[in-house]
Amino acid sequence: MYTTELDKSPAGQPVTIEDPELLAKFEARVAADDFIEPKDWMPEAYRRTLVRQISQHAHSEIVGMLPEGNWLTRAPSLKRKAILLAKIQDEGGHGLYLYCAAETLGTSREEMIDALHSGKAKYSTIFNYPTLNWADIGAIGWLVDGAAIMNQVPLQRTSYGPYARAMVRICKEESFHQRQGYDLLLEMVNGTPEQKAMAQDALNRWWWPALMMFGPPDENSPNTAQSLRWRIKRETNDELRQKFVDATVPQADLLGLSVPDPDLKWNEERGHYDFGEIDWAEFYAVVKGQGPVAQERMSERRAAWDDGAWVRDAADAHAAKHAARAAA
Ligand code: BYC
Repeated sequence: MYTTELDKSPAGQPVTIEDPELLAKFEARVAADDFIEPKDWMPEAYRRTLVRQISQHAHSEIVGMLPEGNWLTRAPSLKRKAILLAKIQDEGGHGLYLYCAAETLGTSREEMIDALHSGKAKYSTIFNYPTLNWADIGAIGWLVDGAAIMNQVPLQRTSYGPYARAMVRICKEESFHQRQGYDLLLEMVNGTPEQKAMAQDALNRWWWPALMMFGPPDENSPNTAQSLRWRIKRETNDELRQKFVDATVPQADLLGLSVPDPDLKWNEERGHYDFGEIDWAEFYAVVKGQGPVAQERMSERRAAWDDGAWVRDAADAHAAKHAARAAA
C-alpha cells in the first residue's frame, strides 16, 4: 500500500493510496469487459463514483414518481389511468433495484435516503419542472423516458455487475414507458385542435429540459473521462444527447409537432442533426436546487416518506415475528 494513485480519482474526491498489484488486476478485468462484483476488490474512488451515480439514479426514479402521481386522479379514461398507475409503480421498482445495487457497495439505504432528504444528494434536473396539463404526461413518457433509455441502454454493459443487471429489466420497462407516452400524444394530435395545441405546448416546455438530462457538455463534465476509463459510463454525455436528438426529431415529425429549436437542422455531412445551444445557466441553477418546483418536490418527497413510516414499521414487525418463529 505504498504507491500514490494520483490521477485516478474523479474531480473533487480525496485520493486514496491503492495497492498497485490489486489495481493492475482490477484495471485488466475492466479492460477485458469483466463485471466487477460486490466482493471483488475495487479502488475506493471507483466505489464512491458508483455509489454517487447509482444512488442519484435511484433518487431520480423515486422523485420522478411525484410529477406523474399528481395526474392519477385526473387521467381522462380508465385505460390511461391504469397505464399511468403501472408506469409509476415501475418507477418505484426501479428505485428499489437501484438502491439495492448501491447497498452492495456498503452504503445503507438510510444514508442514501437521508442524503436525498437533506438536499445533499442530487436527482435528475428534469423532475424540477411542473406538469401543467395532461399532455405533459405524454411528453414525460416520450421525451423523459426516451432520454432515460438512451442513457440507460449502454449502462446494461456498465462494469459493475449489480448495476448492469438492474439496468436490464429497467430498460425493458422504460421502453414501455416511452411507447405509452408517444401513444398518448399520438391520440392527442389526432384529436381536437385544442388537444393538438396542448401536445405542442408540452413539447415546447419539455424539449430543452430533456436535453439537459444528459448532463453538462463533455468539456465541462468533471466525471466523464474517469467513468469512461472505468467503463462505468460507456458513452459520453454529448454522444448520448446527439443520439437522442437524432432519434426523436423524426418522431416529432410523425406527430406533426415542431421541435422548439430554430437552429435544428439535418447536417448531411455529419449524418446528424445540428441543434441550438442549451441554456447551461438554467441547467446549473436547477442542479443547485433552483428549479421551478424544486422545493415543492422535496417537501412532497419528505411527506411521502413520513406518511409511509407505518408501512416500514409494519414490515419490520412482520420480519421480526418471522425471525422469532424461525428461531423457536
Ligand atoms: N441532473 O460530470 P458529470 C428517469 C451532475 S430517471 C442533476 O457529467 P456524471 C425517470 C452530476 O451528478 C433518469 N444533476 O456527471 C424516472 C455531477 O455532479 P456530482 C435518471 C446532474 O455522473 C421516473 C455534475 O452534474 N438517470 O429517467 O459523469 C420517471 C457533473 O456532471 C445532471 C440517471 O441517473 C442532471 N441531469 O454524468 C420517468 C442515469 N447531469 O454528482 C423517468 C445514470 C449531471 O459530481 N446517471 N449532473 O455532484 C448518469 O448516466 C450520469 O450520472 C449522468 C451525469 C449522465 C446523469
